[in-house]
Amino acid sequence: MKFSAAVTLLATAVVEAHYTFPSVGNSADWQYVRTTANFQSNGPVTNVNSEDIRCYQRNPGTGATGVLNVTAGSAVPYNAKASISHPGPMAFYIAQVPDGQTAQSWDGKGKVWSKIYQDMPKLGGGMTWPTQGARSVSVTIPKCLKDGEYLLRAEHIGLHSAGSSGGAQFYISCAQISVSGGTGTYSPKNLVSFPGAYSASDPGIMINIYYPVPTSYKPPGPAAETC
Ligand SMILES: *[C@@H]1O[C@H](CO)[C@@H](O)[C@H](O)[C@H]1NC(C)=O
Ligand SMILES: [Cu+2]
Repeated sequence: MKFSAAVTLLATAVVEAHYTFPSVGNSADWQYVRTTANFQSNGPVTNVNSEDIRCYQRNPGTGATGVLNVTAGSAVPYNAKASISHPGPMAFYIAQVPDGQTAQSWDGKGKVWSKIYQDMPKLGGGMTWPTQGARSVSVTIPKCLKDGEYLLRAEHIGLHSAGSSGGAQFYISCAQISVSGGTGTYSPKNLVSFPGAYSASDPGIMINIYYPVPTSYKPPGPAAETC
């Protein structure tokens, strides 16, 4: 009995090392966020060329049931479960749902994603990441967006074992949102596709963050766009 309890504890500890991004605001898990393939395992995507790098969906083609109403310019808390337990950068991308599709039906394929948020580490003596241990990251939905439906993609990259190709761990999900109150002037300069935006050898993806301690960091993908 004692032995099996110890094994269970160990298994739990391993699972808790990983995480998901299952909800926005105060909503239920997977109400507005598309259920990810790791909803039970919490495991990461490690192949940047796989379809999983887009929204990591458990059932591609099947959206979440809800669409969250968001006012342009407001902040949306995007929640991690249990917490962002690995060191690395956090980014958010957004893509407008095209005519003839809905936030529930659209697959998000093509060069349609723009980055709206990117954090950076503190450097000097070591790399310190602002989201390490966080249970929620707040993202401001640009005031200048056109009203309509969007997919909002959350991405945290665990860099603790990223020193060799395929070692970075991508924790991803996509929320379905409907934006109102936007001024409509948003015109992103850099639209990217997933897969397509990243290479396994990008310096922000294949990097040993411990030794030698990096003196700079270049996040993968385009720069975050502003209004
Ligand atoms: C979201 O907005 C739509 C359109 O404005 C409205 O019909 C709907 O009731 C809103 N949903 C919620 C949950 O507030
Ligand atoms: Cu992990």
